[in-house]
Amino acid sequence: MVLTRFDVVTLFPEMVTAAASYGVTGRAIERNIVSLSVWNPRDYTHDRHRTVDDRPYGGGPGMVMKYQPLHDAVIDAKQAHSGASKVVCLSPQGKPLTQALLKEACQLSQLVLVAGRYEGMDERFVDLDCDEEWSLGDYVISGGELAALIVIDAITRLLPGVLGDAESAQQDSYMAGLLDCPHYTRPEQINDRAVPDVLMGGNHADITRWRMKQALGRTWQRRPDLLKNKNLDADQEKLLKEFIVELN
Ligand code: 9D3
Repeated sequence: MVLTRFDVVTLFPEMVTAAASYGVTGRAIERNIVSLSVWNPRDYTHDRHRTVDDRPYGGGPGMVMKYQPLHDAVIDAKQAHSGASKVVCLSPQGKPLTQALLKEACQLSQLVLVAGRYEGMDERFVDLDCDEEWSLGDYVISGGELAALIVIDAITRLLPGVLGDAESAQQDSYMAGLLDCPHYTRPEQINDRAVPDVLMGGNHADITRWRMKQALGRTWQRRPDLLKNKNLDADQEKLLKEFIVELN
């Protein structure tokens, strides 16, 4: 199975469709590789004021998203599709998003993403209606829409036929799990900074080794946590040692 549709439950549907219409996601939608539908909880209210939020039991600041409009929107989103589906709500309390989590989601055929606003959603919606809860990480944003868009973007890039052959090959390359090497383009000289000689030389074996050394060195310097969960081969160990020696 491969993911074919995203459904986003959101109070700001135009925000999601507008942002997704650009670039890689926009092209994938145009080419019918994936579809994106939006569902507004406000359309599932029944009162004169179309109320989607209410005051928190126990008191305190802010408002909480009511259960019923969220529930009814999710029911409609799921009914619009048949096939393996998951409902994921985006919240600061969720599991931190990783590439591994996104790769797993590609196995589904439908992903329903629920974006919250205000202080959050009634916890019974999270418990009864959602299969998972995902977070972008330990910082505060104003609502789940940008998080849903990040999930859509990151998953769409993984789907067959979305990226070109060269870009697709890179995803599973031997440099996966490392930070990228530095890149340069014209001009050759900027103030006192020249492009590294090896890149000007045209020896492709040397260039490949230099790029690997830079990727390893930068990962060691900036994200040592990434190296802990990765076993380097003998050649990579040698390149990293060289990088560290050359710092002195
Ligand atoms: C400052 C408000 N906080 C009070 C303790 C709670 C809070 C409620 C709602 C914080 C953020 C939000 C809205 N955030 C999201 O919907 C959200 C989010 C995030 O804020 N950080 C990381 N990932 C995500 S995914 C959805």
